[in-house]
Amino acid sequence: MERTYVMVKPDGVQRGIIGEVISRIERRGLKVVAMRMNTMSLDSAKKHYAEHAQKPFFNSLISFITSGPSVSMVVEGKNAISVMRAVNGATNPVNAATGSIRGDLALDTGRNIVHASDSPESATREITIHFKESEITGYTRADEACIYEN
Ligand code: IDP
Ligand code: MG
Repeated sequence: MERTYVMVKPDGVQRGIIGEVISRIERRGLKVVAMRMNTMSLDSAKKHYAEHAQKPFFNSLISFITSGPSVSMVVEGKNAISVMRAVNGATNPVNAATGSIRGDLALDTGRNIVHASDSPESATREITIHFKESEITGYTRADEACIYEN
């Protein structure tokens, strides 16, 4: 099983679609094992998006992501990292497949509703930024025997 870090960004919260996002994650069969709503600190935001520090959109990205509450999650499941990237859709919603969150609900790259880690290394790094190990639960979902063949 893999774990990935997922966030409903401030635009998703303001649009009242936290439930829509979580619902898609749950219905896919992925398991939410940690969740919190908070306004991300400047320090966490800069660490989280460190790879983009030199990009022209970095300052606006950091200012937006810390502008209001977001919902942070750790999501677990078979191939959770790549499955969550597909559930979210391409970074630019114009290129995001219909059926994905961004492809169904967004139009602009800077307001693309959701985040998910892009690799196992990123997942570990991002989970560590946003959660203590003690905040991550471990439980068996009652429907797991139906979701996984073995
Ligand atoms: P990702 O969220 O799909 O992993 P990244 O390339 O890692 O995409 O970019 C991180 C976030 O930065 C994007 O989700 C988006 O909100 C923002 N971003 C990326 N490229 C641009 C851009 O060209 N203009 C404005 N915002 C951007
Ligand atoms: Mg990224």
